[in-house]
Amino acid sequence: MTREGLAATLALGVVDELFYQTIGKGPRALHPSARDQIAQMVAQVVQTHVPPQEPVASGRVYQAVSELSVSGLANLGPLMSPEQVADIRRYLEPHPVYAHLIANESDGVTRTVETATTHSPFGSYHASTILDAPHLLELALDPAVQTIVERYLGCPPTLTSLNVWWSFAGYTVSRVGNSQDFHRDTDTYRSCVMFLYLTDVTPQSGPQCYIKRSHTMEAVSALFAERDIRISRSEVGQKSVYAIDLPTAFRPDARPRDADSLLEPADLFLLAFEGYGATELYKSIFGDLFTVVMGPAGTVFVTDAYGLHAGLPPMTEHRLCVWIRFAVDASYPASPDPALAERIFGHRVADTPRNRFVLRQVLPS
Ligand SMILES: O=C(O)CCC(=O)C(=O)O
Ligand SMILES: [Fe+2]
Repeated sequence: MTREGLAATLALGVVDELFYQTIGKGPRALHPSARDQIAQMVAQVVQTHVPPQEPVASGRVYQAVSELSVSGLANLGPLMSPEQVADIRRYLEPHPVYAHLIANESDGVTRTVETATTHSPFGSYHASTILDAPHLLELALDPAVQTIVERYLGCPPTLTSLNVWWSFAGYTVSRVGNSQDFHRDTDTYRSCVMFLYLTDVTPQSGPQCYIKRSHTMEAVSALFAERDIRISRSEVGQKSVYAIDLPTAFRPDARPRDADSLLEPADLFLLAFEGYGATELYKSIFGDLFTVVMGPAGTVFVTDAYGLHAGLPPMTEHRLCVWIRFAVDASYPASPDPALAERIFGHRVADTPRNRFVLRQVLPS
């Protein structure tokens, strides 16, 4: 087995498997500090076996890593040119969509974008359509992007998921419990997500809203100290849509305490329902740290999606967006498609052990 193969095997689901078998829930079940410790262990294994990226040492890269670490969000601005955006839009034009945020989780029916708008708040493209789209894999493997992601994760990343999806205007009734409601993405040990807007995004066209400093225990603890946050746990039950009483507002592994005791930083990671349904609570704690990301088509930003975030429902225009998710760990890959891998490696992207490692989950060969 090659060194990269060994690292891939170790990082590919072995840690997850252990947790599924023992706790039954993988990374989702972890306390934030345990999650962080495991992420560091996995990153060390990967780092010793997979060739590092020749770092791009620019001020912009350092600034992005620092913003990501401190606040959980780095806006890289319009990284993609209007011509590149137009290429992607033109390529996507004839392709149908699936009436769901994630094509694999839809009813499997392909529809035109126009028809999909009447079936779901979202329409997404098929994985193979996305992999063949121009400029996206190139953006994911751009040396500056790889430097930012590698610095943040602590090791060469695994690209775990690529998506291109529409958020349709006209679904303005708040949809508690989906990606338009504030939540944490808890499916990895440590990850960061790169988003690219393919339409102009204004306050009316569904910007993503990210709550800065909600992404790590360290950040939340510092905020609690700085702002002297004092909220009694009984208030959490009242400010959470799903909770019918105090005990149901928290995960079973949150430390049980009486209603009068104060909310602690760790509690904000141990709310029931992945944190969905508690926007009022977040407002009272984070206030001005709610950050709406807008910009012209071509705008790129990176977040740690373990921090609280939501895509606000578009009011007047549909939004087309890309996500490229990077993590220290991986789940099981899609089935290999040698023809697709053949088209991409050595043609669109350099055929290097590192690129094969980074893409092994979406482009297994
Ligand atoms: O639509 C958005 O901007 C956010 C979607 C989301 O929750 C995610 O990609 O993790
Ligand atoms: Fe999310």
